[in-house]
Amino acid sequence: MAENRGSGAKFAVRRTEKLKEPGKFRVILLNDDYTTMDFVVEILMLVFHKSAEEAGRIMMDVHCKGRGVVAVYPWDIAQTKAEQVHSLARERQFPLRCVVEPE
Ligand code: TYC
Repeated sequence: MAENRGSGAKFAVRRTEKLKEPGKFRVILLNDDYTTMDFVVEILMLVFHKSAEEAGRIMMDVHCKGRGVVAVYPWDIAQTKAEQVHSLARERQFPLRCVVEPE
């Protein structure tokens, strides 16, 4: 920023406008021993709009490996999806968790 001198007018001049790409965030689903496989598939279809086949594949991947990337979004959408997962899981008294991580 610099002040404009000479004309009498005072306004800020931004010399360089550096616009950063908005970051992307992974929603990562975590395995647990209590949430049913059917419920996880249901969540993946409902919240993340996965097909039944894709939802089943992601669920099994998380079940076997402990965690797995479900989808990548801008920050606020990733947060909202994670909240929806937690809220639906709480309603059904499942301990299903997901976390949001920078890509
Ligand atoms: N491990 C769970 C079971 O055997 C199923 C499960 C899969 C739970 C993925 C959470 O993110 C998860 N019932």
